[in-house]
Amino acid sequence: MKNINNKINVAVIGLGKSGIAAANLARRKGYNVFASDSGKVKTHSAMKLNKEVAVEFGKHSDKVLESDIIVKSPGISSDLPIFKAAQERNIPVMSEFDFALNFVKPKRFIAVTGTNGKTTTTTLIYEIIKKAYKNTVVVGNIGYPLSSLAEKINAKTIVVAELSSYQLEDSPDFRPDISVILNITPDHLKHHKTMKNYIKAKSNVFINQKNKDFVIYNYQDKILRKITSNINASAFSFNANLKKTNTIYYENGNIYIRYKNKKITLSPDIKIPGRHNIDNILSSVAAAFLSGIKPDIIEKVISSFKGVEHRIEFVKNIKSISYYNDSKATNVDSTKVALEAFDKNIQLILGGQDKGSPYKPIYNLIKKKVKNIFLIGEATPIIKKELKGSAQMYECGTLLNALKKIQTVAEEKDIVLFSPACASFDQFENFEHRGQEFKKIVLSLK
Ligand code: UMA
Repeated sequence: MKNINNKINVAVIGLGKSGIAAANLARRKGYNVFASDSGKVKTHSAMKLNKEVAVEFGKHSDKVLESDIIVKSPGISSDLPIFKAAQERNIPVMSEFDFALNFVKPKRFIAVTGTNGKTTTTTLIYEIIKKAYKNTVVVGNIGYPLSSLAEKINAKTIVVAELSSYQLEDSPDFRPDISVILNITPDHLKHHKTMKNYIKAKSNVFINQKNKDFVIYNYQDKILRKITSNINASAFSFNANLKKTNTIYYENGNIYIRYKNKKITLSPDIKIPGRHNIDNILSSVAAAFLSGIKPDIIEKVISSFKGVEHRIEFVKNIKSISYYNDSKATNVDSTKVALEAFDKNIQLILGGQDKGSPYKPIYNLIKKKVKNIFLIGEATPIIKKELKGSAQMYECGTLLNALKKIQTVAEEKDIVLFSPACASFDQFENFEHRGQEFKKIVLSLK
């Protein structure tokens, strides 16, 4: 968090959810705000943008450089010439999240990151804590920019934030009370360029934490074990399954917490499928437990939790064929997790906008479990080349065509899994829009 008190002109780059929220917050706080978006012209009222915010569309002109600070939306590349020009003029560039942190002093900040499982874990932590403590809010990559809720947060609020590598890379001074880092596998490499940069961005979640803060991390993830081995925060591992303290693990349907001299056992009735969800549950239980929530409340919420929308979400059964929406799988690792959650007979829809990571890691799983692949979107030729020989492939172009084709080949007991392993932006506004479209088509099928 950079000190912005003596700054008066704020430029906001990007007018999506984050940019609009940041511009409105900046205006409410009395700054002169100029917002710049490279996309098509939109009206203030369509965007729910404060009318006193000056705007430009279709470019990022030198007007941006007339500001004292620049607030960058998370999805925008740091390589844009406008940021280089800002650097030459010593104009600080900060993330929307970092900007909003200037106005927020909560009782406790819990921040969740990782390549996969962030949304489920963030939702679960929020649900558990809210059950015991009403003044809890959920923010971040999950869809609610911190800027939009800044004034609702006070010294009695617990904030649970889902943070992407995009948000963290420009938030170098952030210090949560509890950080959760679930896993790190290649993702967003087009944006970050190298795995090293991606890991560095993710590390910002715990890098400023002190001894009284906690970092909850997956012991089975070699990268996480390495990067958390020499830090100031108190480490709390999950999946270590060791007879040591500050750890949580799962065995035979029970969850065991070892903390200081205590050993606590929880026996929730877990409803969400797959081994990956055990990781999400363990880290959520740890975050809630370290926040002082009683085990019986934690157990109750875990038992009633049915998962989040667009994440291996059951949609409908048609003629004994089950349709699942996993539009949130915007990378290969996420699709791998979905494939692991089912035994066999999968009809898999893949594709969208390629993100520069290899598809090979799902080759063997496809060979073992998938009957046919239905390709959609821009990534079609790349996937076709990399997964050649893994399963029969059909080039379908669109979701509608893919689902029509599936109806001609799927048999009873098959699983239709829409787990695209790609970003959505070639054909949809975002993965939520993509998931809604999938569900709409499936629900209209006879
Ligand atoms: N734009 C420019 N210049 C450019 C490129 C884009 O002005 O060079 C404009 C676009 O025209 C558009 C705006 O920037 O108007 C989009 O900004 P954005 O991509 O940062 O998107 P937001 O709507 O602000 O949404 C962001 C997150 N999106 C991304 O990080 C890509 C949302 O996460 C998040 O929910 C939201 O902030 C609130 O915090 C979505 C996501 O896909 C779910 N995240 C990635 C993921 O989970 O894999 C990281």
